[in-house]
Amino acid sequence: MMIDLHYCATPNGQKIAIMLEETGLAYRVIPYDIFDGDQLTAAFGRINPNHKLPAIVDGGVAVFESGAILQYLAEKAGQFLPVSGSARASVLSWLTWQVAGLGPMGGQASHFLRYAPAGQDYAVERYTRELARLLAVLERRLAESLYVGGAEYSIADMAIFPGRRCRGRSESAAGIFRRRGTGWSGCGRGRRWCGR
Ligand SMILES: N[C@@H](CCC(=O)N[C@@H](CS)C(=O)NCC(=O)O)C(=O)O
Repeated sequence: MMIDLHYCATPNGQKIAIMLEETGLAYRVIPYDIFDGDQLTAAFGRINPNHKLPAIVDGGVAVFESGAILQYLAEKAGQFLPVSGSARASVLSWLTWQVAGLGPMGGQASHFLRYAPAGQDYAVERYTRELARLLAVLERRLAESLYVGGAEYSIADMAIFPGRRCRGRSESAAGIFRRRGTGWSGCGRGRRWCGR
């Protein structure tokens, strides 16, 4: 049975595309233009009541939230998520750290730097500071562990990678740090991990 991937090409969508490619599960892409409001239809609301992408439908099962989708697919494929114990707990901890922390904070930092009207210094400072703190956490983790979730490549890496991959782009953390004048030299381990 083919999995339907309701998709737009943002980092959240890319997490799921990576996982589907890595596992080899059969899927088809249903593309959405979020700037056209494709995600706001009643039909999509029955798949994801939160009206955000990505989502999947696997037979009769609808799954939304990128972290939940990654876990569902890992359990279905029996790959990229240890089945029990501390290894599983570690992967799920770092997966949740991305979806609840790094992803949203990075998104807010990017939003206030790039799109908000001028004069939002408090918000810019709050979110860039938190993003910098989270990236320092990632650096420390990569100093002690080959992959973010542990010794093996996992859904935690897949969740973190798309947002960290293109650090030369304008919305990148590198750009944020340049503008703040604080430099980007502290993220070497993250860059090397991306290359892995
Ligand atoms: N926490 C959600 C975030 C999903 C999300 O923010 N999706 C964005 C695209 S990356 C979206 O659908 N935006 C359209 C909108 O806000 O209307 C997840 O991890 O899946």
